[in-house]
Amino acid sequence: MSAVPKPALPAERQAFYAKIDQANVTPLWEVLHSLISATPNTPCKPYLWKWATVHPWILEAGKLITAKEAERRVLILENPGLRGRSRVTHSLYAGLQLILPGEVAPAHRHSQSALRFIVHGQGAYTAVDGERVTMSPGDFIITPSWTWHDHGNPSSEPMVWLDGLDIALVELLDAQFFERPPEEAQHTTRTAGESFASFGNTMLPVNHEPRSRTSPLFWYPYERTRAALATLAKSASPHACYGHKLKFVNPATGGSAMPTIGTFMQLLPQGFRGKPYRSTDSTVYSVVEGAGRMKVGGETFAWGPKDTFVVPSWMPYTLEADGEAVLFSFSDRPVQAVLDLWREQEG
Ligand code: GTQ
Repeated sequence: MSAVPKPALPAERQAFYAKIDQANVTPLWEVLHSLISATPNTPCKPYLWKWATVHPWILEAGKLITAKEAERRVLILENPGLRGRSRVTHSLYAGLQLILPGEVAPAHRHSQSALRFIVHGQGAYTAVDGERVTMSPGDFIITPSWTWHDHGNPSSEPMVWLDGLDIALVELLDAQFFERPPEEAQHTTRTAGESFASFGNTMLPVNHEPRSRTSPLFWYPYERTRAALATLAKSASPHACYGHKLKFVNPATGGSAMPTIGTFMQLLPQGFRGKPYRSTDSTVYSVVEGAGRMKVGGETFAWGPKDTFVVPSWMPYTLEADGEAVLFSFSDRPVQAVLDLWREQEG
């Protein structure tokens, strides 16, 4: 979009455009270079949501509506370049979900895949197809496409997690379905920890046949992730741009844990000053530990624990940490990669 006003169209062209417009036909040459731009032309803007700002609003929402009435009591994190469209990036949705002690968010299922990244509190559960998992801060949990899921909080403290869903992507493809079960809460049909025992120990059931592209391991506890990063930080040297960064994978395939959303955890060593980096997947970060800065386009975003920030496609940015820091992140990278679209650039 340029600020320079367009010269008036010669009358003959204008008349031609008006004529073909009646039949929903329009000339490519008027739009070619905004359609096919030299580099990504994303409406997504960089932004940071401070926990200190949103946490009181999340608790306030808890006084205004119950989880049952709301179905999901969530404050959506809307990208400032995409207001009113329920998107944190052009392709993904993010929101902070609250569940108070004693509450249940009723079961439903949808085509959209969801991730939960636990931000605050401990002891609530999410149930996926009848198997409950109790959530702790830093845990990454998957609700695969079209699986029944409900959430409940038998603990004595409010719990907040970051939801990441592929809503805009599924909407673009017009492939969305949603259903409620006849009964309110799904029955617990499997033993807690069953999928972790089957898939969480670098082993698989000997006769396992993947039924979907989503990881059959739907709980990636922070304890394990953190221990892996701590060991790497002692032994390996950090990448100049992103420190020690691991991706969550589907243990049955080696591919990304979710087919539509890439999920990552990285450790930035104490005093880390990352070199500039960019990639075509606009990325949402949730800060687990530590404090630092994300610098992009002449702006500095100072982050601390439980903050969420977003970096748009192809904008070079740097990450800096004061003490040691740990960041969770998610993006549409696996979709871009499988379509041969994903690009990155260091420096
Ligand atoms: O927990 O199932 O933030 O269906 C948005 C839609 C959470 C959920 C969201 C959902 C959910």
